[in-house]
Amino acid sequence: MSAYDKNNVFAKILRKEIPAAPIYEDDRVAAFRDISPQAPTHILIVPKKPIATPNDLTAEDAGLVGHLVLTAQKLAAEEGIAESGYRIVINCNAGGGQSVFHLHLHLLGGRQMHWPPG
Ligand code: DGP
Repeated sequence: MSAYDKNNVFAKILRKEIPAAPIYEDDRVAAFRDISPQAPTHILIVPKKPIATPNDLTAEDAGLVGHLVLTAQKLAAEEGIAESGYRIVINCNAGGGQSVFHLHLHLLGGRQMHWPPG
C-alpha cells in the first residue's frame, strides 16, 4: 500500500490547477496526452478516485478498472489505432517504472511496439 499525495501532478491536472491536453472526461475518469510522448499516440487515462498504485486497488474498484480499460479501447478507436494495434501499460512503483503516484493507464500506439519492453 502507498500513501496518496493529493498534490501529485495528476491530482493537480484533475483539479485543473495545471493544464493538460484533454482528450476525454466523465464522472469516473479523465484522459489527457502525455507530456513526454513515447509514441505518436500516448494518452494517459486516470481515475478521479485517489488511488496511488495498482497495489492500492481493492475488489470494490473492479468496475472502475474495467471502465479504465474500456475507455482506453474507445480512445484507441477514436485515435485510429484500434486495427493497427496498441499497448496499454500500468506501471507499479519504482521498479515498475512508475513516477507519478496516481494510478494511470498509458495508451500507446501509432508505431510498432517491441517486446520485451524496456
Ligand atoms: P509513469 O512513469 O508510469 O508514472 O508515467 C508518468 C507519465 O506522466 C510519464 O509518461 C510522463 C507523464 N507526465 C508527467 N508529468 C506530466 C504533466 O505535467 N502533464 C502530462 N500531461 N503528463 C505528465
